[in-house]
Amino acid sequence: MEGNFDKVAQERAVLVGLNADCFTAQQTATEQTLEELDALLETAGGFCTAKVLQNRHTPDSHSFIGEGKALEVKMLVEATESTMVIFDNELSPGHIRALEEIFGVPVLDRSALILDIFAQRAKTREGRLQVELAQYQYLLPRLSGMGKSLSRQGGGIGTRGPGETKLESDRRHIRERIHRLQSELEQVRQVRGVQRERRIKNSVPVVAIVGYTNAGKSTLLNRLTGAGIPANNRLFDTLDTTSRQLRVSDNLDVILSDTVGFIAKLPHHLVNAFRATLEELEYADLLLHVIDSADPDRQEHIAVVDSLIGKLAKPGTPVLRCFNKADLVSREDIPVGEDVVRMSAGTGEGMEDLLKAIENALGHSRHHVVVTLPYSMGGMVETLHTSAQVINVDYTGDGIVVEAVLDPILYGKLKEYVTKEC
Ligand SMILES: Nc1nc2c(ncn2[C@@H]2O[C@H](COP(=O)(O)OP(=O)(O)OP(=O)(O)O)[C@@H](O)[C@H]2O)c(=O)[nH]1
Ligand SMILES: [Mg+2]
Repeated sequence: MEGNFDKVAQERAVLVGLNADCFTAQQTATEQTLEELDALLETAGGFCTAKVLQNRHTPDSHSFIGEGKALEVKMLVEATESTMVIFDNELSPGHIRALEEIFGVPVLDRSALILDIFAQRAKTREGRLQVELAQYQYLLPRLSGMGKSLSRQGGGIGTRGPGETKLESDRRHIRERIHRLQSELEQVRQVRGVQRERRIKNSVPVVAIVGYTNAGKSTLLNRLTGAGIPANNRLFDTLDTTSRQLRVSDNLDVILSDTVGFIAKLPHHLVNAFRATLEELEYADLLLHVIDSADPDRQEHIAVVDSLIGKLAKPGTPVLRCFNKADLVSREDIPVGEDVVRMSAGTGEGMEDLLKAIENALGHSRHHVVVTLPYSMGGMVETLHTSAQVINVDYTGDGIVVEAVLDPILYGKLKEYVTKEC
């Protein structure tokens, strides 16, 4: 399954989208989503030979885009010597079969292409398990109607992952495999859970970087922490979470995490499979929503990310909107507001403002105080050292005077001993 890049690089695909009145925004195709499909194809290593956008009231029950249009696409495939057709819409197994018969080449849909990219790019064991799980979940309902694309062997877009022999075995076998993958993932999650608990115990706030794919999330993590992770101008460059410690100010350290990018029409199996990676969001104290200011579809993409944040983050988590790539747009193209930061991770502009905004946002829930504890509470000093950020400890005639930054829980416990709010 490895080493398919050469073959992928040779794939020549016609991209087809159907814009139907009865579709929701999630299902429909537009010029913009076809452009994005083209970028996804490029990430997968393929080459787009032609794009076709069809407007219809409803999809055709047999050929999806209508017989006439389907024949047109067939001619395009032949004229451009294309090796596959990729649809921007999600297709039923029946449609895939019918279309493959008409075109004479394999047909993939957007979800399958995204899964393929994930299969190519997932590096860690966890990432690989998640992708494999998503692939099986995608395949299971499609087993009966599988066409050429799934029975081909030898690699290429859409063929990485479960191979033919596995696919031909019965559903029960695949269900068992899904169960096995789920329990393996559960184990990986437990390890992550332990790491997270340790962080919470250390009382280091977690700041998660989220945003549309290619917005500049990894560039930001690199800029702030020197993490040195790859940041390339292609979709889904990052698939694994990387976390680094960041000193925001003299009395605030945070854990900063890069996450997988979001995209419109993300197959829901992938969201589910990536829940462990995206669990970072659930435990984050603050989200940095990185936005590509120069993106022509900025508003739509902000909405996609907002909606996923709504599903994945705990309610009420503060969000800073980071309008990145400010070097590419003029000042008036970026809104002004309390939770808005204008910045460029590429040039470094606006990083000071961002750090201040992070401190402010977290400061609301953290308390820099001096507490004076009676000597009978000596054990608490130990707790503070492990669970808070201790700045100074003084053993005085009045008691143990500790200057520290407390999280809301410790602050609540020690409120009566606070002698100074700093
Ligand atoms: N001009 C400019 N380019 C930037 C800036 N920040 C990031 N980029 C470029 O945008 C592209 C994407 O950056 P990444 O950091 O990989 O984006 P990402 O959000 O991590 O992308 P995925 O991991 O693919 O979701 C790269 O080519 C970066 O060099 C910026 O402030 N200005
Ligand atoms: Mg990235």
